[in-house]
Amino acid sequence: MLKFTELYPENNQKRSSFLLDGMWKFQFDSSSAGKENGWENHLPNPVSMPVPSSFADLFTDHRSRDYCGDFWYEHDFYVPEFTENQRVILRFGSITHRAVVYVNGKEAAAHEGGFLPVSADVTEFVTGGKMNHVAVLANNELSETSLPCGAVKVMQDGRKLAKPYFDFFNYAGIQRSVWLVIVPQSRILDFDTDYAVSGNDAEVHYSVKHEGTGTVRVTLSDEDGNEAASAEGASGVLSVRDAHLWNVRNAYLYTLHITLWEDGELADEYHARIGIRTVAVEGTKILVNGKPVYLKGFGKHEDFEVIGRGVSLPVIKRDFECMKWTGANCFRTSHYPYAEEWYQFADEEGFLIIDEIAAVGMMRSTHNFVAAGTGHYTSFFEAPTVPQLLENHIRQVEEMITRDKNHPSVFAFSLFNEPETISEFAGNYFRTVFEAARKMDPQHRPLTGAFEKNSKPELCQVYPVCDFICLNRYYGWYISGGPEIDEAEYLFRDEMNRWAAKELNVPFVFTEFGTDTLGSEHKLPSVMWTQEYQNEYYEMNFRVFDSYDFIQGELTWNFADFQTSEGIFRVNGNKKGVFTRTRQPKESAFILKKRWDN
Ligand code: BDP
Repeated sequence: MLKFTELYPENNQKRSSFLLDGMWKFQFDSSSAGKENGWENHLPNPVSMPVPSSFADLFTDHRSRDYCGDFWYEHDFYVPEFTENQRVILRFGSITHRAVVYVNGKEAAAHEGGFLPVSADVTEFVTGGKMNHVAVLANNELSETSLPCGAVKVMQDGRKLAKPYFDFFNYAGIQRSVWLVIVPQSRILDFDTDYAVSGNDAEVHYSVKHEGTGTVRVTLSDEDGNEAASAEGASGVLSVRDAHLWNVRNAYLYTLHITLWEDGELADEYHARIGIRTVAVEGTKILVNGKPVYLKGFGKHEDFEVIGRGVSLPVIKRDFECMKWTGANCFRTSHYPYAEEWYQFADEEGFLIIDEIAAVGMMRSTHNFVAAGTGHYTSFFEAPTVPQLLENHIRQVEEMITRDKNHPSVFAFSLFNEPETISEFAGNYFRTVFEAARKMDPQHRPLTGAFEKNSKPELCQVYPVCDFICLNRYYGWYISGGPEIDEAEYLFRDEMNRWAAKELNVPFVFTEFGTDTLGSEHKLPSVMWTQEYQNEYYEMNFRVFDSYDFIQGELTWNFADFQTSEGIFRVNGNKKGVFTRTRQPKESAFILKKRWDN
């Protein structure tokens, strides 16, 4: 298991990074016999498989698309000559949901959790100046100790099917880029930053973790490449006069150049783009650089035709252009940490991110969205497997915070989505997660989580641990939809009045609200599923939001239509997108744009 996340790859005087994306070999292993049969050395009957991609939607048969169990990848890659003072690292952006990595037949890494990097120091396993072989044994089964949570159903013929307790397709594979990185033995392992702003000036507090006995020097350059500050030592303060602050939708990025020196020689260097900004929650306000910000935007998914959850820079670019066009300033990485390129774009575009861990499905229900509001209770946090889940949860939160802590766009971490929250068991569970997380973030960003409707103000045991409260609410869809929309508004206001009566003095943000809407359907007067109904629903929700001062944000569900498991509640996926799955606007996009542009 890894102790830190290998830094995002770069090329410089001391580091060489080679992208290993491309066509790899792939084979299903439904009887989990690959290891016994030496598949780590050679796959007997593979097909070609693009990396990065989810495998599911590339196939034309059901069994392959819905495959659940073990599967393998292999690839031959060239390792350039390296010296004894260098280390060779393999870095996968993620492997979903768990993996063992073998290099030239030897186990190099094992990792649980499908949305965070897997890195392996393979120096001892590879030969420089030659082709080498990597094999990955991956597995996409779900359980009540995995994040996200779910189960596996074994059919009469022995075939396994994933049963997610969540509402997105269980895409799997090597869904993010793979890098070979050659770094110096004495190297920069990690760094942290934190900021203080006073008047026109700022202080960048930094700390650098490194291997070896060297001396650290850091310089900060502005966007024109001019030096703004410098300092020496593994930790210290950079004083920046007339600092350009990173602001919401008005980003400014400095480059932090970290160098490590041994005996007067450069041992290692690393460049990071950072933004000077402060974030805080004060009373009912969310503050960026001391000024209140109202969050406008979306809950999203990494999801697209054909590639599934595979990272695609063009899709990321298109999504940012669409979000900018609506006037949005924020999104939540529902329901898992996204590929790192999302955060890099957000840093540049001045978007705020609520960075969410894959703690979703903690309700033992495949129809969480229907169970919500019915009072349905599954004793999820009373199971004997909870300690193992808790350990996994905390470790993944640590990996997420370690990976994402230096992105100015990340202003809050969400540590769950829609768990059961009304028992003492749930209360204890989340108190433990939050206490652990509070020690992990050098910037002490706000921590939160998204609550569904059963988490009522009178019953929820978990909201007190949150710095601001995120609500997923579907009044007018799952609750009192269609002809009952006036009733829905009444019930919605009733719940908000009950929250108001608690006088919690914290911000509330809506992290989900929306209606399934088919781009093809129109009707006057509206009925559910039509574009007209989506518009009326949004207008009703906005009336409610605008009635309460403590509501400080609205992230609709969802940015775009996305794939889910099959079932009678989903018409080839979830259709709550404001954009279609191919990223064209539904009519509601214009309603949001009108509201958010103002
Ligand atoms: C909520 C979930 C989200 C679902 C959404 C919906 O947080 O993942 O996709 O409802 O029902 O329960 O559309």
